[in-house]
Amino acid sequence: MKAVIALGSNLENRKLNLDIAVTHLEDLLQNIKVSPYFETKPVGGPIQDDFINAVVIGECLLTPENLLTELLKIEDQMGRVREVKWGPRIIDLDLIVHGEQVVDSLFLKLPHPLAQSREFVLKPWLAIDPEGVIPGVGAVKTLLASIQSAS
Ligand code: PH2
Ligand code: MG
Ligand code: MG
Repeated sequence: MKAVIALGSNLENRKLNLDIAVTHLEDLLQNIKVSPYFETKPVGGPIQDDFINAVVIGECLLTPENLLTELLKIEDQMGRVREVKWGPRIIDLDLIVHGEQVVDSLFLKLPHPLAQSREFVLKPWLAIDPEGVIPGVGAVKTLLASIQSAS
Protein backbone atom coordinates (compact mmCIF):
# COMPACT_ATOMS: atom_id res chain seq x y z
CA MET A 1 0.00 0.00 0.00
CA LYS A 2 1.12 3.53 -0.68
CA ALA A 3 1.68 5.32 2.63
CA VAL A 4 1.99 9.08 2.94
CA ILE A 5 3.63 10.41 6.10
CA ALA A 6 3.96 14.06 7.12
CA LEU A 7 7.01 15.08 9.15
CA GLY A 8 7.43 18.19 11.25
CA SER A 9 9.91 19.58 13.75
CA ASN A 10 10.30 22.91 15.49
CA LEU A 11 12.73 22.14 18.31
CA GLU A 12 16.54 21.90 18.44
CA ASN A 13 18.20 20.93 15.16
CA ARG A 14 15.08 20.70 13.00
CA LYS A 15 16.77 19.59 9.80
CA LEU A 16 18.79 16.91 11.59
CA ASN A 17 15.60 15.71 13.31
CA LEU A 18 13.91 15.24 9.93
CA ASP A 19 17.02 13.54 8.52
CA ILE A 20 17.04 11.08 11.43
CA ALA A 21 13.32 10.39 11.07
CA VAL A 22 13.78 9.71 7.35
CA THR A 23 16.45 7.09 8.11
CA HIS A 24 13.98 5.37 10.46
CA LEU A 25 11.24 5.51 7.81
CA GLU A 26 13.60 3.81 5.34
CA ASP A 27 13.32 0.72 7.57
CA LEU A 28 9.51 0.73 7.37
CA LEU A 29 8.85 1.64 3.74
CA GLN A 30 10.12 0.57 0.33
CA ASN A 31 10.87 2.82 -2.65
CA ILE A 32 10.70 5.92 -0.55
CA LYS A 33 10.47 9.43 -1.90
CA VAL A 34 11.40 12.33 0.36
CA SER A 35 10.08 15.82 -0.37
CA PRO A 36 12.14 18.96 -0.06
CA TYR A 37 12.12 20.47 3.43
CA PHE A 38 9.92 23.57 3.82
CA GLU A 39 10.20 26.17 6.55
CA THR A 40 6.66 26.99 7.72
CA LYS A 41 4.94 29.28 10.22
CA PRO A 42 3.22 27.45 13.09
CA VAL A 43 -0.49 26.83 12.58
CA GLY A 44 -2.54 26.71 15.80
CA GLY A 45 -1.19 25.90 19.23
CA PRO A 46 0.79 28.26 21.48
CA ILE A 47 3.26 30.89 20.29
CA GLN A 48 6.18 28.78 19.09
CA ASP A 49 9.10 28.67 16.69
CA ASP A 50 8.77 28.01 12.97
CA PHE A 51 8.64 24.41 11.76
CA ILE A 52 10.42 22.47 9.10
CA ASN A 53 7.93 20.19 7.34
CA ALA A 54 8.32 17.46 4.76
CA VAL A 55 6.45 14.47 3.37
CA VAL A 56 7.69 10.93 2.78
CA ILE A 57 5.88 8.49 0.50
CA GLY A 58 6.63 4.79 0.23
CA GLU A 59 5.23 1.33 -0.17
CA CYS A 60 4.27 -0.22 3.14
CA LEU A 61 3.50 -3.84 3.97
CA LEU A 62 2.32 -3.09 7.52
CA THR A 63 -1.31 -2.51 8.40
CA PRO A 64 -2.13 1.16 9.04
CA GLU A 65 -2.43 0.49 12.79
CA ASN A 66 0.96 -1.23 12.90
CA LEU A 67 2.55 1.53 10.86
CA LEU A 68 1.14 4.18 13.20
CA THR A 69 2.47 2.22 16.18
CA GLU A 70 5.93 2.22 14.58
CA LEU A 71 5.69 5.99 13.92
CA LEU A 72 4.84 6.62 17.58
CA LYS A 73 7.82 4.46 18.60
CA ILE A 74 10.16 6.55 16.44
CA GLU A 75 8.76 9.75 18.00
CA ASP A 76 9.38 8.32 21.48
CA GLN A 77 12.87 7.07 20.60
CA MET A 78 13.76 10.50 19.30
CA GLY A 79 12.82 12.01 22.63
CA ARG A 80 9.42 13.48 21.88
CA VAL A 81 7.70 14.75 25.00
CA ARG A 82 3.93 15.19 24.82
CA GLU A 83 2.83 18.27 26.72
CA VAL A 84 0.80 20.98 25.02
CA LYS A 85 -1.59 20.02 22.22
CA TRP A 86 -0.10 21.30 18.94
CA GLY A 87 2.87 22.56 20.95
CA PRO A 88 6.58 22.50 20.08
CA ARG A 89 8.01 19.11 19.17
CA ILE A 90 11.32 17.44 18.26
CA ILE A 91 9.50 15.30 15.73
CA ASP A 92 5.93 14.69 14.62
CA LEU A 93 5.15 11.82 12.26
CA ASP A 94 1.56 11.82 11.03
CA LEU A 95 0.09 9.06 8.91
CA ILE A 96 -1.89 10.92 6.25
CA VAL A 97 -2.99 8.23 3.82
CA HIS A 98 -2.60 4.44 3.61
CA GLY A 99 -3.77 3.16 0.24
CA GLU A 100 -7.49 3.71 -0.07
CA GLN A 101 -8.18 2.85 3.55
CA VAL A 102 -10.77 4.75 5.53
CA VAL A 103 -10.44 4.30 9.29
CA ASP A 104 -12.24 6.15 12.07
CA SER A 105 -11.13 4.79 15.42
CA LEU A 106 -9.90 6.52 18.56
CA PHE A 107 -6.36 5.40 17.72
CA LEU A 108 -6.30 6.24 14.03
CA LYS A 109 -8.21 8.33 11.53
CA LEU A 110 -7.59 7.85 7.82
CA PRO A 111 -7.29 9.84 5.69
CA HIS A 112 -5.88 12.29 8.26
CA PRO A 113 -8.85 14.63 8.81
CA LEU A 114 -6.81 17.84 8.79
CA ALA A 115 -4.48 17.07 5.88
CA GLN A 116 -6.78 18.61 3.30
CA SER A 117 -6.57 22.02 4.97
CA ARG A 118 -2.86 22.06 5.84
CA GLU A 119 -0.56 23.76 3.40
CA PHE A 120 2.42 22.38 5.34
CA VAL A 121 1.30 18.86 4.35
CA LEU A 122 -0.05 19.43 0.83
CA LYS A 123 2.82 21.53 -0.50
CA PRO A 124 5.63 19.05 0.19
CA TRP A 125 3.35 16.19 -0.88
CA LEU A 126 2.61 17.81 -4.25
CA ALA A 127 6.34 18.38 -4.79
CA ILE A 128 7.00 14.61 -4.98
CA ASP A 129 3.59 13.36 -6.16
CA PRO A 130 1.91 15.70 -8.65
CA GLU A 131 -0.94 13.20 -9.15
CA GLY A 132 -1.49 12.66 -5.41
CA VAL A 133 -5.03 12.15 -4.14
CA ILE A 134 -6.59 12.08 -0.67
CA PRO A 135 -9.05 9.20 -1.09
CA GLY A 136 -12.64 10.43 -0.87
CA VAL A 137 -11.49 14.04 -0.61
CA GLY A 138 -9.71 15.19 -3.74
CA ALA A 139 -6.51 15.84 -5.62
CA VAL A 140 -3.64 17.32 -3.63
CA LYS A 141 -3.07 19.87 -6.37
CA THR A 142 -6.67 21.13 -6.28
CA LEU A 143 -6.85 21.16 -2.48
CA LEU A 144 -3.61 23.13 -2.23
CA ALA A 145 -4.75 25.65 -4.82
CA SER A 146 -8.02 26.22 -2.96
CA ILE A 147 -6.26 26.84 0.36
CA GLN A 148 -3.76 29.17 -1.25
CA SER A 149 -6.45 31.19 -3.02
CA ALA A 150 -8.34 31.57 0.28
CA SER A 151 -5.33 32.95 2.18
N1 PH2 B 1 1.81 20.70 13.39
C1 PH2 B 1 0.81 20.89 14.23
C2 PH2 B 1 0.26 22.20 14.52
N2 PH2 B 1 0.80 23.24 13.75
N3 PH2 B 1 2.25 24.07 12.11
C3 PH2 B 1 3.22 23.85 11.19
N4 PH2 B 1 3.67 24.86 10.45
N5 PH2 B 1 3.75 22.62 10.98
C4 PH2 B 1 3.33 21.54 11.69
O1 PH2 B 1 3.83 20.41 11.49
C5 PH2 B 1 2.30 21.74 12.67
C6 PH2 B 1 1.79 23.03 12.85
C7 PH2 B 1 0.21 19.75 14.94
O2 PH2 B 1 0.72 18.55 14.60
MG1 MG C 1 0.70 16.66 13.48
MG1 MG D 1 1.15 13.76 15.31
